[in-house]
Amino acid sequence: MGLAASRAHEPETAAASGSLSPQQMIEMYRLMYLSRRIDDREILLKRQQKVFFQISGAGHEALQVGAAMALRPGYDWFFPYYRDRALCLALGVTPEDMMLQAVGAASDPASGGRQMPTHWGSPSLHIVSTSSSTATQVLHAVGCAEAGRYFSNHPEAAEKAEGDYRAFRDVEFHGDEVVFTSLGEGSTSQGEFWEALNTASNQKLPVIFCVEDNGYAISVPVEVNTPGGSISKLVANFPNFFFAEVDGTDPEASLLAFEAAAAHCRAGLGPAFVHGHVVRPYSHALSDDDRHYRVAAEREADHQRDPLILMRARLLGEGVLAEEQIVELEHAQDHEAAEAGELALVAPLPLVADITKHVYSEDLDATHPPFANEQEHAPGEAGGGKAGSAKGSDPRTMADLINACLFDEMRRDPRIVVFGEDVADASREEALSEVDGKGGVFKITYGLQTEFGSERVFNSPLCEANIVGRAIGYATRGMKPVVEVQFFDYIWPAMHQIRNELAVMRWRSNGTWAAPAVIRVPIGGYLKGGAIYHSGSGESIFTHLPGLRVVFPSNALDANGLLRTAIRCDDPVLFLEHKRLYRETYGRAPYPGHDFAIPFGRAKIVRPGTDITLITYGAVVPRALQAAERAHREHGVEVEIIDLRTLAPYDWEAIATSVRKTSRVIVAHEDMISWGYGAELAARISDELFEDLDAPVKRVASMDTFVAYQPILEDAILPQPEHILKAILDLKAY
Ligand SMILES: Cc1ncc(C[n+]2csc(CCOP(=O)(O)OP(=O)(O)O)c2C)c(N)n1
Ligand SMILES: [Mg+2]
Repeated sequence: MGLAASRAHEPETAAASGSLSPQQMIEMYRLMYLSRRIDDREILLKRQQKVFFQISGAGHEALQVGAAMALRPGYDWFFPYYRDRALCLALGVTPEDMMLQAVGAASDPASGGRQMPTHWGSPSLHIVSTSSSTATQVLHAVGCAEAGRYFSNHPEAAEKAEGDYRAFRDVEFHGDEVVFTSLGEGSTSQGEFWEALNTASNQKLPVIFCVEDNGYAISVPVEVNTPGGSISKLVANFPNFFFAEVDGTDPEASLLAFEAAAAHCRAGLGPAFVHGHVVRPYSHALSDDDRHYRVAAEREADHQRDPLILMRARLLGEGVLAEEQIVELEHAQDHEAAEAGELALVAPLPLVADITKHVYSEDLDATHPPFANEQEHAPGEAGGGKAGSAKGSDPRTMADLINACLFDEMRRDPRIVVFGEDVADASREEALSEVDGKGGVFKITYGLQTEFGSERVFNSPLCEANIVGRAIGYATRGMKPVVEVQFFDYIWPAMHQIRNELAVMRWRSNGTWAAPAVIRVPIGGYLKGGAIYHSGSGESIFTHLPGLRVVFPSNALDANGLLRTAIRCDDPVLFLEHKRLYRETYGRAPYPGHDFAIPFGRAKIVRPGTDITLITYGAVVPRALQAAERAHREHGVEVEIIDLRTLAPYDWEAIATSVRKTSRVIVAHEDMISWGYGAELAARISDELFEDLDAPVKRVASMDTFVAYQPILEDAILPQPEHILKAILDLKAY
């Protein structure tokens, strides 16, 4: 156990006394030394092929121990990176915990054998699950700080509620908590680093950014990543920050810097930036050998600054410990590191049968959620947001009923926040006395800020990774961010956050962390003039991500009921809203009441038939209906149309039941044909329903190109009713 237990809530301050007590110096050295020996033990075991990867924290120990001693595990929040062994040790992660991860044991508390060593995670210490991606974590730290501030201002929002995700999301917060996040100097080149500084600065958030500058990003020296070589100089103009640049091989200087940083944050003055200069005596990782790219003199200079050697000399020089006492202390740590390794080597391994556990929530099954019952809606009820002035029985558009659902859910659940580009009515609130507000480029969030205030509904910077990364931070704290990416064609800057963080958070942490955020995204063409950058599709890229629910409604009622499930469930959801359907006459419906919810994974038969099964979704549903009506009228062919409504999960039972009846199948979608969503369905139908088929599975989809601007081209590129009709007739004739 590190020193966490003895100082869980009140760190001793060095700043108060001006220098370290002998006990603090000894404890710092003990932690630094133990951290190094755990690295050495892992390296030994890696050479024996008993562990499978090794990343050391060597050379960074002093800076990290200084940080940990200034902060409060289980009170403050931590988003560290893979080199933070000494930090985590000092916060209370045990050597055995570390070794359990190194061997990939079932009882590895951070990931159950799913992640590499030093990929941290501990709910009780508030260390949020970390990935290998450089710099994604800094945006999570920002969202986490925002959530902490929100709960402090609205403690009632922290109360547990039965019947939705809140039943499984405990909330803890303290008004003066600090969020710590760290990264290497090379990783400061990532846009996400700058995006995080932007929001932390703008909102005066209590985030400590720690840059551990060892001068290299694998083999790339600092000046390649950082113009001029000093990250401190580059960030110096961000408002509201406390800045410190320290010798990170000196634990006392480090502690003092972090104490001042924490005091600035706790006082509500804004974020802090601590730039620590450290060394990297063990190369980047065990797979790297820095003799290939660093000259001997430079490596030797690093060695001279090894924080362990310096601290040992200081203990001796200042008479804190005698040589024998140091040796005794070191032996005890050698023994602890070795014993941790021995214990881990005999720990049970994870079960192959458990591989898919925690891909999705084990607590709340979005395919059978307790709150979702499609039958129990109350049409005719008035209400549902800005457009709620309409009579309850009037048919409402999909745009209206999505807006209505957002109003209903925000009234019901104070943990919901909405942010994105242009989603607020007006960032300058005072303008709202004169203007009626924007509320999104499609007006789907119209009126939300006016009713719920700017703390719950606000504009983000023009930056999609910032939106999704912060949403992840919010969600890990138990909030429910319902964010908007303005157009599907601009989701790509957020792809890294979606693929490597949002979707995988629960699985990689073996169910100990989750980020059940909702991302609403307008998608699709058939609008004329949208072209490549406003009319694209690409849903199969997201259905390829385990852990993410992908929803794609085709009408107003489904959009309302599915969005409610998306918000109340405990998984991350990509909620795709077809722009052409927003205000279409097709698919309008009366407001179904404030509790109407549709489970995921239940398709709808929108037209029964006996001759051909047509599986589709989104804006192709009304086009398929047109084609099916013509097939019926002109050719006497009866097509059964299945609207999938959710793409991950999808309703295999509905597909199989229909195909067994008709023996002929078409899969139709707006996205490109090759590698598209239909390819997977066609493969599975051929595999599992081969005996039932009388003809090959047909696909109708867009051409393998992007959507063009000129309407003649767009019409030719996207699937039209006549393409679907042709496929129906071809298949019937087969
Ligand atoms: C987004 C991303 N790109 C590339 C990598 C591969 N990679 C891992 S560590 C690293 C260098 C990081 O350097 P720095 O930020 O200086 O941290 P250090 O390893 O020196 O502590 C790279 C390129 C990664 N993990 N994530
Ligand atoms: Mg580096």
